[in-house]
Amino acid sequence: MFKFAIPLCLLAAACSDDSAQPDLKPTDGWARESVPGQTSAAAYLTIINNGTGEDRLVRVESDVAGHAMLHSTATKGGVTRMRHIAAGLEIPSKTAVELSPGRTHVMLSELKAPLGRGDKFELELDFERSGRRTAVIKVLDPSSAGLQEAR
Ligand SMILES: [Cu+2]
Repeated sequence: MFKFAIPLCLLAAACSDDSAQPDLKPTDGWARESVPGQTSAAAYLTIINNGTGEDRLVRVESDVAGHAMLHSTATKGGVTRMRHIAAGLEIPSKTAVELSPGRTHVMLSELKAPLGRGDKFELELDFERSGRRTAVIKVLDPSSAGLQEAR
């Protein structure tokens, strides 16, 4: 009996971090209505982590686009560039991570159909620890600055 006690203690100590679980909720997803001929679009949302553990958004996917990826935006010398966030997006515990214009967004390319105002579509989010979550993205007025404004 005693033989087993020691390895179990070691295991518990090594894995103590695993008791801290993320608790994720994607919310407030939105995108701008597309214009004719537009082949790519950005989608924005907030990912709330009410849990005590962190997570990482590693992959995004949507039926409306042939390809989706996480992008960051940076302006340097008046030039705005988008960059693929290859390492994924960190979602710390007890935090709401906001993807918003001019910052981080989901880049949807090879749009399969126009995004019409008032439409909704699903965005699949794959997290390292929590697995897959589905976000609902609402399509807003092209001049919209966000869902908060639209309410
Ligand atoms: Cu982009």
